[in-house]
Amino acid sequence: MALESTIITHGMPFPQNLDTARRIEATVREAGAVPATIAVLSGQLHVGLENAQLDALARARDVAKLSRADLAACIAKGGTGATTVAATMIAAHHAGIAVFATGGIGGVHRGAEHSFDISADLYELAKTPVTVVCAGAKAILDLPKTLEVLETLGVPVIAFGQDSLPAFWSASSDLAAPLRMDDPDSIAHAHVARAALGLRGGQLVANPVPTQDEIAQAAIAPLIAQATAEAEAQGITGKPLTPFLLARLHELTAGRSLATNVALVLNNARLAAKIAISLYSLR
Ligand code: PSU
Ligand code: MN
Repeated sequence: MALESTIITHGMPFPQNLDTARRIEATVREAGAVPATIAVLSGQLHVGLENAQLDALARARDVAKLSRADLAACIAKGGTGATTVAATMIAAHHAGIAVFATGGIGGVHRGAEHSFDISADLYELAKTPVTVVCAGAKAILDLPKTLEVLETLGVPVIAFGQDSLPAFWSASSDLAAPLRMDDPDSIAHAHVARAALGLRGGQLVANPVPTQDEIAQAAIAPLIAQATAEAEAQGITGKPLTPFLLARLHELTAGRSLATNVALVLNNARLAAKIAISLYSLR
C-alpha cells in the first residue's frame, strides 16, 4: 500500500509529521498490509523508506514538492523531493501497487476561474489506475468545482458508508457524493472491474473522518476564509498555497486542525489496508 510524503514535508510541522508518518506505517502493518512511503532521495525514487530515511525527510528543509511535472527533473538533478498525490500514484503504479492512502487530495482552488489553479492530482486520477483513499477534498478548495472536474475526467468518487461527500476536517458536507460504497470488498471489486473494462485511471474513495475527531464546517469555515484572504493579500499562489493554508489553519485552530488531520489519515490508512488486502485476494 502506497503512502505519500508531501504530507510529511509540507503538510505537517516537525515533529508531528514524523510521529504521524510512523503511526500510519504501524497502522497499515497492524491491518495486515505492507506500507510503502514514496519519495525521491538524492535523485533516487524510493518506494518504501527505511526508518532513518523517513526520519531525515521529516527533519529536512527546502524539500521539493513533486508532482507529475517535476518528478523526472528531480531525479535527473539528483535532488530530494516529496511526492504529492499525483507523483505518488505514478510511482506506486510502476511498483505494482494499486492502493494508496492520503489525507486530502489537491483539487480546484477557490477563485480558479481567475487563477486557473487546478491540482494535477485530478488529472492523475484520470490517467493512473490506483485507488486513492482520502478524507474528501479539503474545504480550502472549491468542492463543487472539484466534483465537476472529476466527473468530466471520468473519475469515480465514492463516499465510504454515507451519502454525503466528506469534507476533510468535517465528516460530511452539503454535497451529495456521486457514488457510495459500504465495504472495502466492493471498492476492490470495482477497481478490478474498471481494469477489465479497459478504463484508464483510478478511483477516489472519500472516507469520512471519525465524528469524535471532526471540526464542524461552521467552525472551520470562517478560519478558512481568513487564511484564504491572508494568502491573497500576501500574493501566495501555486505550489506554496496548499502548504500555507494548512499551516495557517493549524495556527488559527491552535492545533486542533492538525489533530483532526492526523486522525483522518490514520482512519484512511486502515480502510486502504482493507481494500489492498481484498484486492490481493481478488487477483
Ligand atoms: N492534503 C493534506 N496535506 C497535504 C496535501 C494534501 O492534508 O500536504 C498535499 C498532497 O500531497 C496533495 C498536494 O497532493 O497537497 C496538493 O497540492 P496542490 O494543491 O499544489 O496540487
Ligand atoms: Mn495548484
